[in-house]
Amino acid sequence: LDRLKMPYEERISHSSNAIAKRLFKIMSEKKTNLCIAADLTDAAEILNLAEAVGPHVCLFKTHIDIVEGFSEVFVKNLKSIAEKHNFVLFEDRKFADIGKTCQLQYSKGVYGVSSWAPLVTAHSLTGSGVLEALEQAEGLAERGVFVLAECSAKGSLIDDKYVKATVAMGVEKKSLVTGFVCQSKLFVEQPGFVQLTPGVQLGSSGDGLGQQYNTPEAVMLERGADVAVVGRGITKASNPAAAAVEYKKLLWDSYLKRISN
Ligand code: BMP
Repeated sequence: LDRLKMPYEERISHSSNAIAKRLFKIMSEKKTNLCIAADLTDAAEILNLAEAVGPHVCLFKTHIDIVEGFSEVFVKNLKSIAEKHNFVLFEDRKFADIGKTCQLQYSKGVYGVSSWAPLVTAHSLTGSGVLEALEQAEGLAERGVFVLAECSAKGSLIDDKYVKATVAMGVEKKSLVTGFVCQSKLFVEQPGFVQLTPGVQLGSSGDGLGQQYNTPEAVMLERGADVAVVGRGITKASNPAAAAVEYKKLLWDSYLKRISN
């Protein structure tokens, strides 16, 4: 069982997580494996971006704590755009505390993430109690977590032992875990999990603050990505919708090439 050779729709039956199943279905239907990193700080601009790139993405990734002008109306609007264009809202919160604290950060406070984001990210650093806590928290009935196994940043302190233990931890919790955030082929024999790979941009190798970029082809064909995350490559383009179409096409063509070989 090599996930890299399997079409996304065939992988639905291998997954135990509701959001991974939904994601594989959306990817097959919309023919896109592009996740936008919507790292804008203005609430209205985020909604405009969601409308513009919505038809071309499977996931819309936010950092809700950078948004100025957050409100319940903003969340309501974002949810309705997600429904209209059939993409999944994904809050990249990177939970990293003890389980109980993560549970409160997930479901309470200003952002109430668990009530609107079916997908979030978590670190494995503090152990599997975090996953247990996120699973038991109040919020949406169907939810998923991407566990961060590798980081795109230069000089990341994550080593091989941490990577292996992270994947083992996630695989143990397959009802909740949608997949892993990573930079290489870590779990090719586990077609039910999704590899999410950030650090993708054309015509740039880094941002001067540690971020390192690869091309869409390289992440899909060499690094084992299932979904690629593109932020500034799209948000800083003069025409974000056109840039999204360009990334979508390159990523999808690379996927077709991968499964046909
Ligand atoms: P950009 O394409 O503009 O560099 O944005 C990358 C996005 O992916 C950011 O939102 C960042 O938080 C996220 N990310 C990353 O860059 N590397 C990782 O290893 C994990 C991430 O979540």
